Amino acid sequence: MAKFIPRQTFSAPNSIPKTYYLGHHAAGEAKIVKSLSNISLILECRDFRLPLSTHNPQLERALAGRERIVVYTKSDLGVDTPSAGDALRRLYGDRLVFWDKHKASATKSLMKKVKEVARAVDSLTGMRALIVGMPNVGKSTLLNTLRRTGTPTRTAKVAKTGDQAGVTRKIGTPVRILESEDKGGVGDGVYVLDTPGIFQPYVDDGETMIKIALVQGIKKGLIPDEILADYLLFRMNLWNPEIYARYCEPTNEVNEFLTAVAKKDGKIKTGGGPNWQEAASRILSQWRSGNLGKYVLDDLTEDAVQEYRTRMLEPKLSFNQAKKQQKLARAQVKAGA
Ligand SMILES: Nc1nc2c(ncn2[C@@H]2O[C@H](COP(=O)(O)OP(=O)(O)O)[C@@H](O)[C@H]2O)c(=O)[nH]1
Ligand SMILES: [Mg+2]
Repeated sequence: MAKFIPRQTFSAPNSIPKTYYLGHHAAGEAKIVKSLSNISLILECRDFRLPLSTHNPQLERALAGRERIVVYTKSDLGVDTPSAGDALRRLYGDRLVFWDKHKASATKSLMKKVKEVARAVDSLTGMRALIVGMPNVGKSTLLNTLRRTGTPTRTAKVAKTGDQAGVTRKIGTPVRILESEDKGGVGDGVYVLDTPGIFQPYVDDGETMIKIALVQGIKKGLIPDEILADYLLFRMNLWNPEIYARYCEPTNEVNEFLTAVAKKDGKIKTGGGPNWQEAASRILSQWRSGNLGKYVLDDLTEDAVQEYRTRMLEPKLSFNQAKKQQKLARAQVKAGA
């Protein structure tokens, strides 16, 4: 058999919207900025599978000037690239935590950093921290976990969580995650507030939107599952097509792949043909739970990180240009949503 040659590039269809910045994101951001007066620390969450693409530079700029800890969430789903950690540590130094909700040690290490800030702030009324980030990165889960860890007598979940964008709609009330300590010097304890996810105003390219959709950062269906499955096939082929060996031989054809999945997992239409839509959805949920490889999807080579750094520090678009782009893209979302 001829040697399998994976696709080297993926051309994202032009129809893919370049934004998901909605009215409630803009309003949410304004409210977050308003609530900042007594906030000393920002816990900025990003999905470890997309360490660069789930960063919202506009939100970061709006919150600048406070202590910040970058929390890379869901690190259990992106464990296979040891160099990713190093690249990110070079960007953020020790104000960074790789976190996952199952790993108590990660929560403890974050708690330690939070305490350090609390001691430095030494507020009598308690130090307040705000959890922020893009939709669905795990902000509410982080709040619940911090509370359970820091105040073990209170185990009830205080913030609602869910595997899609838009579960948290409002800034929460302060939740105590650390009791006041007589000797620790954290005043009246530490409080954390949950916030709704804020999407970045404008995404550079269709591929980034596809990646964000893969980690469920935008509404389901905005980009068809078949396109997401095709992109995943493209990435799996570059990593190692063995990942999906239980379904079929290596292939670049998404229809061939989805037909094999449909046959194997019983996603068959009434007439007997393969149900590609359901097969695609099955593949996505397998990947999302880590059963089709655990990878970081953003390019973290030195060049890519350098490029990202310049782009973040010197945004290409002027404010007005960005606004125009947003308007255009929003019209696109409306037309497609
Ligand atoms: N595997 C994994 N899933 C997580 C982790 N943190 C959160 N999740 C899941 O991600 C989804 C979104 O979480 P949620 O806290 O509602 O995100 P939010 O929109 O940022 O508040 C939920 O289904 C969580 O169970 C994690 O560390 N690992
Ligand atoms: Mg939430």
